[in-house]
Amino acid sequence: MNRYQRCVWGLVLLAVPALHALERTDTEFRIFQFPADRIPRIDGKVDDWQIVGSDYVYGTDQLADTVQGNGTNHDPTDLDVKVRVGWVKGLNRLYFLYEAFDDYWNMHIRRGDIFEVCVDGDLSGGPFIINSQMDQSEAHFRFKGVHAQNYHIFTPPGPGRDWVFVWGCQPWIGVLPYANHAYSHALKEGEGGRLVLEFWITPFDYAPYDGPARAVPSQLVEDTRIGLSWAVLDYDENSSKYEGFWNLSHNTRMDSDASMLCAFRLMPPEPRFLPALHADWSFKILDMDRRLVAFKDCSHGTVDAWLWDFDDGTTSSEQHPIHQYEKPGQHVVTLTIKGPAGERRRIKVFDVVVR
Ligand SMILES: [Ca+2]
Ligand SMILES: [Ca+2]
Ligand SMILES: [Ca+2]
Repeated sequence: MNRYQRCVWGLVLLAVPALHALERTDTEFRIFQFPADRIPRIDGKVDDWQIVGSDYVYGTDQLADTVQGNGTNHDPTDLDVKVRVGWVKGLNRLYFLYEAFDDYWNMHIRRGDIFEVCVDGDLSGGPFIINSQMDQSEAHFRFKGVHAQNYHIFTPPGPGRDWVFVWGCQPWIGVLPYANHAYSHALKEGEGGRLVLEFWITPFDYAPYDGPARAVPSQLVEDTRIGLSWAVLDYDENSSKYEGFWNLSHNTRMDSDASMLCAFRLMPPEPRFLPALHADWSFKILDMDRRLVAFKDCSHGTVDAWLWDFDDGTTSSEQHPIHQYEKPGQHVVTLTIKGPAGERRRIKVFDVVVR
């Protein structure tokens, strides 16, 4: 086990006791980390998802019908779905690939087939649609969807319709630069067949009615958990009655209470996408008056030795040194690491400036 893996395992073990206030507490679902040079193109084509392993695919077998009483009696000739979720480190987006077979695609404007996604990016938990202490109008504009979000995605939308109804007061989250989508299908109303929907959304800690200016996107952090669930609302010939209401959390109120969502972990990159040894670092000015700077090693791979050159005639062999500059200046700082896989270097040009 290398240093990187030890670090990941340490975080996993620390996180286990916090499994509360979510549904299906025996299960932690996983969100695949796309490498920065393999970000999916939102075009409805699935080729860019081939790198996502089968252990990231969540199928119909994970769903339970909590409304019509079908329980876990799945009939793949009636409905069969596969969902994959991904993310990219540094982007606060959740990517989805939804692949579905339905024996009857119902495009009714209100009671048609829907893929419903609910997300709570900061695990704030609790109700997010109805607040019984507010009147209806106040709750709509100040509460609904503000700290967790609900997307009713039409599968597929009828001609001329939006792709999503945001059940909340913030319809602006359903379009660029906060969401993007593409369908691939050749379905007509009432037909059976296969649909592909590729999309991404942005979860928000705070998503107010009046637009993005005051909004706070959820910061997606590697190896932490978010609250997430989905439901497939299958209407067939009869638009007044669900054929099935299949949801991942096995609790219908995942649609309105973030404590009923499931735990999803923002996974680290798969080792196959990482070089054996890679040098990187970051820094933070601790105290500008004293020109005191904290340097943090962010390398991965097995490292036996670190050498920092602070560009003021001094060096350090600590992993995460704190350094005090004597004089103002702009510095070209270099970290050199050594390990069984060789030697790597990361030079940042004039990033470290003290006055
Ligand atoms: Ca694609
Ligand atoms: Ca069906
Ligand atoms: Ca249907």
